[in-house]
Amino acid sequence: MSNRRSFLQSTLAFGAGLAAVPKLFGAEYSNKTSPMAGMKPGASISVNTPDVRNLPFKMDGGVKVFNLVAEPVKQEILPGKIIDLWGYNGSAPGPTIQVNQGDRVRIVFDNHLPEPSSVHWHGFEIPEAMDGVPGIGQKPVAPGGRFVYEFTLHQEGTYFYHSHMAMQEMLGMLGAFIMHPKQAYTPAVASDHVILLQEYAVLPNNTVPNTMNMEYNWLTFNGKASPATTPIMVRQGDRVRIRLINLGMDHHPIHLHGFTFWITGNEGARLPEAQWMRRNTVLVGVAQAQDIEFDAIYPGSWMLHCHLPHHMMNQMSSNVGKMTRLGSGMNAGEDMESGMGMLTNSGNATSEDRGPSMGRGLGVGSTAENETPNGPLSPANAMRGMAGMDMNMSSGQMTDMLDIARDANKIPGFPQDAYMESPMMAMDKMVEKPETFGLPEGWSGYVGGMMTLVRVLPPDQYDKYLELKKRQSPNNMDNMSGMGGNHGA
Ligand SMILES: [Cu+2]
Repeated sequence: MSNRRSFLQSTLAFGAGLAAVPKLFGAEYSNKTSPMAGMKPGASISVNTPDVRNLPFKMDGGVKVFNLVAEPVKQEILPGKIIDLWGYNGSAPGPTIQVNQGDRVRIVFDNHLPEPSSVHWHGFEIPEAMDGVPGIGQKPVAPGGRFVYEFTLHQEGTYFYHSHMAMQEMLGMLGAFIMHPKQAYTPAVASDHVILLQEYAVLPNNTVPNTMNMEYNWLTFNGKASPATTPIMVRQGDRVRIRLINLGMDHHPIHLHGFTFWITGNEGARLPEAQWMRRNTVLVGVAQAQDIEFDAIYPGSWMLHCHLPHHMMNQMSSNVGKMTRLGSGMNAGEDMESGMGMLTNSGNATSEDRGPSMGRGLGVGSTAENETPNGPLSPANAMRGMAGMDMNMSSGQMTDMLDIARDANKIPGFPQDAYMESPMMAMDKMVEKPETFGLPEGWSGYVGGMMTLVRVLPPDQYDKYLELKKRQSPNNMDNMSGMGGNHGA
């Protein structure tokens, strides 16, 4: 186990690059910006969106005024893996907006993108002129332009906002919009969380996702790929709500370990109790939301993840098998044609006779299938291919890595998961934060993609977590999204 002093040091050092410090129980919003300001005690609690901040607001008379800025952002989806996305107010997904049922809301939208955009309020029952469809309900908002949305919200539940330009959506332009009900839902929950599901296809050594692609190698919860996702921390015995929101090209079957939950709502609203469903996996379809609730009676660090196997991995894609190996992926800075040529090993993949199937396989031609051997599973090779990664070599993880059968290479099908070289992928230190305290050493090597943990801690352990949390400097607490963007909040 790493010692606590190094833990604290790395927490402080990492704080600036750390995404959201979740606003859990008792964490304070300022009165000015609290979504819950002015609400009676016993009302709904505010939601926590791990790794994503809340959008603050100011009151103007009886109107809650938000400023939402569409802009290019640098999103660190994994330590050191920074990709160029388009989002809102410095992050993709954008900040979470929380309001109360019945609120009058004004959203001043500034477009800092190099092309027209608008904001669609998904599922809102508001006038067409406010619906955010460019060319139909409103004029597209030009680069540098502003549009003011204003409406009264009579609905309650889990909603979201997004660009109504399809490819902008696929570059990350999505955010949660939670409408708290006038009367809190029963039974009351002690904590309420939001997870936004997104997916990106990013060529090796590139930073801009290919939005035409159908094969995603980076799958994120709240803009983070596991193990960088911040676990949801729960005191044992508490009732928990998790709201899942999906906007991408795939439906995601989200599975929770250890519990049978109730599906209590969807993107339409809260469901009447008679319609709740007992499940341990909920399919979150594209453009849908699903709310789940459970009583967290069993202690443990429980996986919550998409169960599509390819969505449980990072940097996972066909035809680019070498990208974690030997450094023989695409060279940095090359154009798309050269890059794809590299991947096919024999010239320009976009030339006439090798024409790639655009939109699949990261653009690599289906007519030019090319063997991509994974190479021998030797620690030395793996290390060379992963220069710069903190692999915790001192901790005995190297020995774990040699745990393959002597004749492994003779077995048809090998390697499968060994190919991911789990222990080599471990980055415990790089993702260390109060929410990861006490996890077994090397844990981070066995997770990826759309995964997080719901950590149900017995009260004494939970208090310990709160203590660690308190020791983070207030400065770090504020610097939540830490993505290098300008949040202006
Ligand atoms: Cu999935």
